[in-house]
Amino acid sequence: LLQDHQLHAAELERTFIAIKPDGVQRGLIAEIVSRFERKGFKLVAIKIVVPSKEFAQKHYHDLKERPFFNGLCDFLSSGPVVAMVWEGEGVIKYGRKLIGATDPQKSEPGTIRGDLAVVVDRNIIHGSDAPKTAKDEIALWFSHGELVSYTSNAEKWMYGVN
Ligand code: IDP
Ligand code: MG
Repeated sequence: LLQDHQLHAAELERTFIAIKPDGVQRGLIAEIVSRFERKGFKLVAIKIVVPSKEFAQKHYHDLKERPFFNGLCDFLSSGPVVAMVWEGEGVIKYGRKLIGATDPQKSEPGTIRGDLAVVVDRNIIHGSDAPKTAKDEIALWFSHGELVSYTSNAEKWMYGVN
């Protein structure tokens, strides 16, 4: 049986991941979802939305002083985005590892951006960079009721607590 602390260690960490309009248009939704899924992370929310420019500005508010901020927000709001919340032990940091470096030219082969993208302003995916941003971004993109808590049948095999 899962003990309480082990269950919580596996369940509590969540990150916000978004497939940007270029990833959606290029038909990479399943490819990207699959990389998180087969790693063993658990999908707890997913939807497809076209964010408004104002919403994109909120999402990227930390970058508002950067020269590329306006173009970035225009791009994020230019078409459908697949917004997701993934859960699992270490998912914030490891999600960033799966994604690769911000600039796909600097992303290792085997990462999402390394394998599937070429330039920094069309790098197909977003992932929260820290616990605080994960919490804020999940709250920005999803209401509480859109997050689904469940026990995955694979969990006891993933976490070795059976
Ligand atoms: P991250 O997505 O890897 O967390 P951030 O520094 O948070 O990278 O930047 C957010 C997004 O802004 C990047 O994913 C990328 O699409 C875009 N961006 C970052 N740096 C540049 C740049 O120098 N020129 C154009 N776009 C950039
Ligand atoms: Mg970032």
